[in-house]
Amino acid sequence: MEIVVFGAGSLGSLVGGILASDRTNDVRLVGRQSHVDAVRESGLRITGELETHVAPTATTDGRALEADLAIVTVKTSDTASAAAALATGSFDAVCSLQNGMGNEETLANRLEAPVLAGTATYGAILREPGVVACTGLGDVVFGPRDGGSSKLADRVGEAFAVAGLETTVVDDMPRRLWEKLAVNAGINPVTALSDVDNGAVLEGPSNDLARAATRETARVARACDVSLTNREALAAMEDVAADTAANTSSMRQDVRAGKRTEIDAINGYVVDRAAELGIEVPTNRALTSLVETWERGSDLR
Ligand code: KPL
Repeated sequence: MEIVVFGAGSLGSLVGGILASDRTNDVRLVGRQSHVDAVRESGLRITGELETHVAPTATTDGRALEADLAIVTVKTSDTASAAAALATGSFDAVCSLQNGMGNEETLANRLEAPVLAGTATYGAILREPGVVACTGLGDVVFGPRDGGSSKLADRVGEAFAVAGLETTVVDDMPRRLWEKLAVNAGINPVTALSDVDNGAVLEGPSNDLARAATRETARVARACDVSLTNREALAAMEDVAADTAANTSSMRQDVRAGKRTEIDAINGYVVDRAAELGIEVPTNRALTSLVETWERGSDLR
């Protein structure tokens, strides 16, 4: 399969690298200059829980590309510009593997190709240009963005699974996106604000905070007619925290790197939906304010 990974940072490079390890796939990474230069010169090395050394093609220019599949792994704030660039190319399918909500709509509004929604819980860190560490085994879940099944999703799922990614194709993607939102709402801001690994949210006050944010998110999901019990959301959050215990969450990576985070699309999204529905979400509100305050103080918003 010809595959473009648009947004080859940590997770995009991990997924792209594993897909490239199956020689039947032809993978092109779209990423930043230093990473692209390193991949062109010495290939892409994956270390840690998954290991491989592959030589995908790499470019900084995401315009006018053609492929069977485009996998979008950019930050939510960059989804609109990714959609604009992808619209200049041609793809049979586009799959979002991003955090937060609303990415699929942004892509579908700009692109003719069918858009699949997906989530990924692998832990990944870009150690240096050309080297990504898999710091936690997780899985990839995707399917048609409005739910139901499609031959296209099955075909893409097969390519992921054959390459060695733990993959499930599902027919209830809207619910899965809320479940992943509940996971990220619990883990990401707590680990970023306390500068701890994901596993730390399984204990002490961090656990109370993460559970409260996750529970509130599940409540908002239910008010949006999504069937997600507190118990299911909490189990998902704690399973991911345990599976990626030694991992640095993407939000903590952003804070450490002095970059703007995805707080608006994660806890901020929960706060906005809750406000529309007249639901109180004090923990999500507090976590959002704290991360926003840090971003403001760092001139990032
Ligand atoms: O999605 C993640 C993230 O860091 O954004 C998890 C699953 C929490 C893995 O770290």
